[in-house]
Amino acid sequence: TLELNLLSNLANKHSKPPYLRFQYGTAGFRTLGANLDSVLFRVGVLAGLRSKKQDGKTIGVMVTASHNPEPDNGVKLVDPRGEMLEAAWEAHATTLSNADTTEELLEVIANIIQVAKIDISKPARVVYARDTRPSGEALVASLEDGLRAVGAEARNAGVTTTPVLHYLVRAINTKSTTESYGEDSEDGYYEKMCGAYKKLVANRPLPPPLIVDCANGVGTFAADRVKDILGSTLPITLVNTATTTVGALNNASGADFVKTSQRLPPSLSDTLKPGERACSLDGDADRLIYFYLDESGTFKMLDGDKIAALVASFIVEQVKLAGLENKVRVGIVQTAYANGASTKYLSSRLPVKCVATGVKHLHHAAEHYPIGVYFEANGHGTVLFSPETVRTLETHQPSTPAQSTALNYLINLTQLINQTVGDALSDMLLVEAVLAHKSYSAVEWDGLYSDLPNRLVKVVVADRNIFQTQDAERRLVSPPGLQAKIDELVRRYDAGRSFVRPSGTEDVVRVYAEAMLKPLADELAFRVAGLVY
Ligand code: NG1
Ligand code: ZN
Repeated sequence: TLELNLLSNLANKHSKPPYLRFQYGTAGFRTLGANLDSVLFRVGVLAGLRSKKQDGKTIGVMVTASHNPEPDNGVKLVDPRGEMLEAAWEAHATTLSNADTTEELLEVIANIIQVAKIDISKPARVVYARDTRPSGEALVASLEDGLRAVGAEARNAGVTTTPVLHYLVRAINTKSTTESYGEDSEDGYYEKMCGAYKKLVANRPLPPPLIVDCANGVGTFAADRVKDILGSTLPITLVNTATTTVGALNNASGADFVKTSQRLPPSLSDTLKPGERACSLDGDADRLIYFYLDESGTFKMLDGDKIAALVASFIVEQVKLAGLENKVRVGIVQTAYANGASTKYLSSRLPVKCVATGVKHLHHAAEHYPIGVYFEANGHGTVLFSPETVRTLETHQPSTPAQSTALNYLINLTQLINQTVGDALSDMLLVEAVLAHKSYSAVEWDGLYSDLPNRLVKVVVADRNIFQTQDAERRLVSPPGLQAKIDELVRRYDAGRSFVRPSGTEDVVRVYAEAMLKPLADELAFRVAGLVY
């Protein structure tokens, strides 16, 4: 039962600033860290309720604003299998965060308990973590008050990456079951992933060193652990590791910087040699972008789409070699931001589905395939093996040594890949394992297909809610008439494609455009932006 006195006393310590409105969006709550105290307290309460609703299973809470600027912060909840919070509860989160007074808050809580049919006498268990943001420590203290207010048993996972937190949630909830996901500790996470990597690359020649841009964030610690564990199996050089320098996080570094500005982190401009491969993590290490300089020193990016292409073709190959092509199908999930050239390349080989932006949409669509590969162009993605596929891999009797080898590769991949969420470190090892197998350099990998030049711009509008989309966000249905004007413009560009959608994480409308030549992609993007404005 709830101790209402304790709850309201603690709530009074974390009152909501008047005039602020919060929204649990695709990335949870996200705004200036300084404005989030009341939100964190309430998220603690909600996480406790969510756990009770799930019969005391452990719920995760991650405090991070990912690739956003350092003064921002955010928070999101993780459901028992390590996946994103169920959509119906996003609305509860939003309502809870906007209650203006403690009295109102208590009413909202009572209402959620009733509507969601929560048995309040059940236990509540929550595990939480934060990234390296300076505002994180105080926000975690507010979260802890919220957990205390509902009597939740709390486990602090400290300062760690988003994917580690997701891993922990799944590992805790499957502990001592037949579905055990691994030991429920950070050590367990690294051992599982790195152990599988070692098996995958056994007997392969040592790769040339890999440069890892850690965005000056929490990924630094994770990459450092991987470097230590793998030693000479994968020589790694870490850059942008200034985790305690104020203002450094995501600044001129990291996966979002590289993807958005389509250039090298300036800190690498003197050191990266042509042909050397490097990659960037984002501020909470759930996104990954590779890049290199070609012979003429031109920057080349290997984004989420290229990772999907590399990984999916390897998996398809191994499924065939294992003699499982009739039993285990591989499918791809993308969003409208996938480069048109990647969609063309992939759809000539595999089923490809396009879904709305947001990891939960990609993840759910990927669950419908026996093996589902999903990546956002921005480098967030993973591979899901259905429970049935896992059983098939475990029980299949290979009839030749070659089949047996391929089968083992696939089994090791299920261990290497973080199947709860996109994971920069796990994805990095996945890419490295495939490159090692194919004896590919970055250049050869890049040669799978050539990206169409593209441009993404943001437009600040009075009300982004008037922009409504259909067809996996590829077409506008409102404001009326705007889509026809966009179509009319796009027709004039060779290989032209453009779409407009409201951001789920920022108060802007995004415009994406592709065309045969970069200046034309830029021009198309700005002309469409002109229509939106
Ligand atoms: P919005 O702001 O809705 O475009 C951005 C990314 C998404 C996803 C979310 C969550 C782009 C164009 N959009 O969403 O892919 O990563 O943030 O972090 O990259
Ligand atoms: Zn992130």
